[in-house]
Amino acid sequence: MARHLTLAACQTGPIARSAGRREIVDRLVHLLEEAASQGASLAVFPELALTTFFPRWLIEDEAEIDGFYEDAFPNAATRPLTEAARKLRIGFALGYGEIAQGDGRRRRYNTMALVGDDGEVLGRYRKMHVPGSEEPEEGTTVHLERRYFEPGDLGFPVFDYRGTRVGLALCNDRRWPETYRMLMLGGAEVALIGYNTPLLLDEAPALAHLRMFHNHLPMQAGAYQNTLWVAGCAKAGLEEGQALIGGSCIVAPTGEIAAQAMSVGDEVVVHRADLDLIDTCRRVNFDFDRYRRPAAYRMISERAGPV
Ligand code: CDT
Repeated sequence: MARHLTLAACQTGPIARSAGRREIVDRLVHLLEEAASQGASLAVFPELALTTFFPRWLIEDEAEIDGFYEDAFPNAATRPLTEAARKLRIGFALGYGEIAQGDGRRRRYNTMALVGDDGEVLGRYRKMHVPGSEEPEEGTTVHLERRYFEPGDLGFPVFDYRGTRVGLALCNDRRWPETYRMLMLGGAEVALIGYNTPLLLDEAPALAHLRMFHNHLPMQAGAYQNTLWVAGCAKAGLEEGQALIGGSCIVAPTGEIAAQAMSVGDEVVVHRADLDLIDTCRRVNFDFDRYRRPAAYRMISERAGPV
């Protein structure tokens, strides 16, 4: 029997620094309802979907910083989302700032949770490739993710969602081939990715016209080279004076963009993903078990020495 999973990217427009969780969660629930009404059974929200993209500021007050994180998910403020998932029978992946305990101390991660269509959390991913710096750097766009987040410590877990293998990634992760390769090796059939990507970088004005190309290029290549469905979801638009790109999309294992957002506001993009296309693409070009040569790659990279 043919296997399908209808995917939705629930793109949001800008989120103001002053916006409260209740207002934001209401907005996300509305998007989830829209996704479900269009027949979606699994949705992805942006990275840091519960707040503005606060790493654009140097904030020194610890209590103020903590205000951008959740110490539990779901909590009282976010439970309407998991309840909506259960009511609408739709799973979702949601990016948020996570405060966690680890090795006897408090840690902060850029996290994405995967919630099942029963409203229960299936698992979490913590962003592996954390870009930017700890302090503002002269001549570069202020992007202080490395001040506010530790690199993820959970690897690239893959979860079972209604019989489909689903992996997660966040923003800068999507630019790295390792992300998709690790997900594919873990058995993923679908990768859900949330992002917040500035349109303009002070350090590279000459690349400004390529921002959208460089958004889609790695997701299309990652999907194609690893025979995955990829759903990428932006927080987009002019947020607190900074323009964030949109371009949320659903990419097929052929590398084609099957559906794409047209706006930089709240918008739901839906596509009925044919999961059998994964096998077709594997048969045509990527029979990984038969042709990949991990032992040879290891030997060659050992000869080349450490990077
Ligand atoms: N959020 C995030 O990871 N954004 C990065 C931009 C970093 S600019 C210093 C991205 O790759 O889109």
